[in-house]
Amino acid sequence: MAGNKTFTMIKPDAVRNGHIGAILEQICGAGFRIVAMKYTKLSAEKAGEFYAVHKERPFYGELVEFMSSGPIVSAILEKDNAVEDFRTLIGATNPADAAPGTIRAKYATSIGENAVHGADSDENAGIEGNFHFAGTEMF
Ligand code: FUP
Repeated sequence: MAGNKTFTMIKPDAVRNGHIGAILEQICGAGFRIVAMKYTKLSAEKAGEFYAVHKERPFYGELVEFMSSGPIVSAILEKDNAVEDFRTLIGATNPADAAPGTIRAKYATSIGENAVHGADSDENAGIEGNFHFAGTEMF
C-alpha cells in the first residue's frame, strides 16, 4: 500500500523568484499537511550527497552547483497516497512537459531549475526526509 508521507524542497530558483508563499499555498490547498519544515541552504557537499544517484549523469555538476546556490525550503508532507499525488501536483521534470496548473508549469524556468523537488518513491521519501530532518521532532 502507498505510504502517506513525501519529501519536498522548494529549490533556489523558486525561492529567489519569490514563489515560496504561492507554492506552499498550492501544496496545502491540495490537501497536504506540513509535518516538518525548514528554510535552509545546502552546502555543495550536502547537495552532492543528496543527488548522489545522479553522479554519473552529465548534468550532475550543474545540479549540485544550482542546488547549493541559495536557500531552499525543505519539508515533509502528509496525505493519503502522498508520493504519487505530490508528483502529480508538481508536474513533469521538464516544465515544457508539465501539465498546465502544476507547480512546475507555473514556476519552473528550465529542466535544471525546476522550482520544486518531490520524492519518487516511499522508500526515497523516507531516506530524503531523514537526510534533512533526522532527529527533528515531527508534528
Ligand atoms: P525529478 O524526479 O522530476 O526531480 O527528476 P530527476 O530525478 O530525473 O532529476 C532530478 C533533478 O536533476 C531535476 F530536478 C533537475 C535535474 N535534471 C537536469 O538538470 N537535467 C536533466 O536532464 C534531468 C534532470
